[in-house]
Amino acid sequence: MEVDKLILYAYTFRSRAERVLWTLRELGYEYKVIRLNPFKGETRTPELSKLNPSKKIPVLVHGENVFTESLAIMEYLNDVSDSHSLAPEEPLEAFYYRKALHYGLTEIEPYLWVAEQSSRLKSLYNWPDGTYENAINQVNKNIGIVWQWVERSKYIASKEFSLADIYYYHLITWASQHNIEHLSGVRNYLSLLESRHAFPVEMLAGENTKTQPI
Ligand SMILES: N[C@@H](CCC(=O)N[C@@H](CS)C(=O)NCC(=O)O)C(=O)O
Repeated sequence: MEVDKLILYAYTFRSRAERVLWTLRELGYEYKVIRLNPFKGETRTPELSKLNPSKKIPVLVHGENVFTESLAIMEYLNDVSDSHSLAPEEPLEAFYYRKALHYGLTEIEPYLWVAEQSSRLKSLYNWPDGTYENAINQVNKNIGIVWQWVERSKYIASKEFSLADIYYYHLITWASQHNIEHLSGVRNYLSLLESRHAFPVEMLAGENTKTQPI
């Protein structure tokens, strides 16, 4: 695919855009990344508003088409790829794969996002006192199941590496930034993913520093 046809808008620091970046690399696409600094108003431009009226990242431009929603973008890239698939097709495996993604999207990520908005992004949002603690409690409660999945098999949701591993790498390391403890087996799982050829170093940026957003 031609580079000028696949453009990823990301932040100057780690964000959900790194999920898409990793997917692009795993599937061997050629792409261009445009990095914007929201703290310098670079996402408040007419150009980005036109691409995504909510002015959020990631945005992927593919020819005439504009895509938003990180997970949906990853699935699209997988669908149109000439390379191997990063999503299981056998119905039972596909069920467990989708179940893992839906669980993260509905039971973990919303609470992490509220935790983020009520801590590091506090100045931009208006959550009442106690919101952060409540959100973190919910993450702690719901993420236990994920530790069981990691203990049970090499990859999180299927026999092979899948988009779910990219998604959960981001989610687990995001949770770590809020001091959510995980088992030692989980660290081994993260290391396995980090050793992949296509793993983007940009994905590491947020894990060990509390100054970087998600
Ligand atoms: N559900 C969306 C969430 C997008 C999102 O909230 N992106 C964050 C960065 S990770 C953002 O741009 N936030 C800016 C804002 O909330 O104004 C996705 O997965 O793509």
